[in-house]
Amino acid sequence: MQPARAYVGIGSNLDNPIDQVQRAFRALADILATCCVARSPLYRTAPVGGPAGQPDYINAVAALDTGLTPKQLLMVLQALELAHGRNRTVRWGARTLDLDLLLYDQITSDDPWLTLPHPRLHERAFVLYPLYDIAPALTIPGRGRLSELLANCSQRTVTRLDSEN
Ligand code: A4P
Ligand code: MG
Repeated sequence: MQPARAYVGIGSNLDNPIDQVQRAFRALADILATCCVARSPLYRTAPVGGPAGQPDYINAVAALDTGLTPKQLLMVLQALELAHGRNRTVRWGARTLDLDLLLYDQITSDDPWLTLPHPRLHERAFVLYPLYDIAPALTIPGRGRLSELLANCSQRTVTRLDSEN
């Protein structure tokens, strides 16, 4: 069977976020029946939502080829968040590691436990910029071409860290 192409958003703003993101890339490459086929550059990004005064985030995106189903993959991502010290207390609060399943092929789902594409990806500069770096020709189901979403994205609060990836 052909593997599916999935994109995972990585975010951290606690406990050495650059290191957290680099470790997350390595952990994603080790997932069963999965290979990491692309890693975006890292971005320093201003926090969106959540409590005031949070530190800036480091964000990135990984492209995976996987034989896991979307639900299996999300379960593995949630286990990795926990293994990296994620503590879910405040929605959109500071976190050591957040792994979001952004896209899984062109599959759509409105299940609240696994919504595909990720419900907020189309409006977030901290996702659109790194995603565009590794998949510029992508179309987001129900939202249109990634290049157009990026052009319409009003947030300019992301800085690429070229030297650190
Ligand atoms: N869930 C549904 N669909 C998905 C999906 N496609 N991928 C469910 C991952 N999870 C999905 O997630 C809450 C619930 O969403 C889970 O039960 C899962 O089954 P969570 O990771 O426990 O909590 P969260 O991350 O605090 O909430 P949420 O709503 O996922 O937040 P987001 O959208 O992940 O945003 N600002 C900057 N600059 N950079 C960031 O990375 N991240 C957030 C979190 C806010 N502000 C940010 C950043
Ligand atoms: Mg999340």
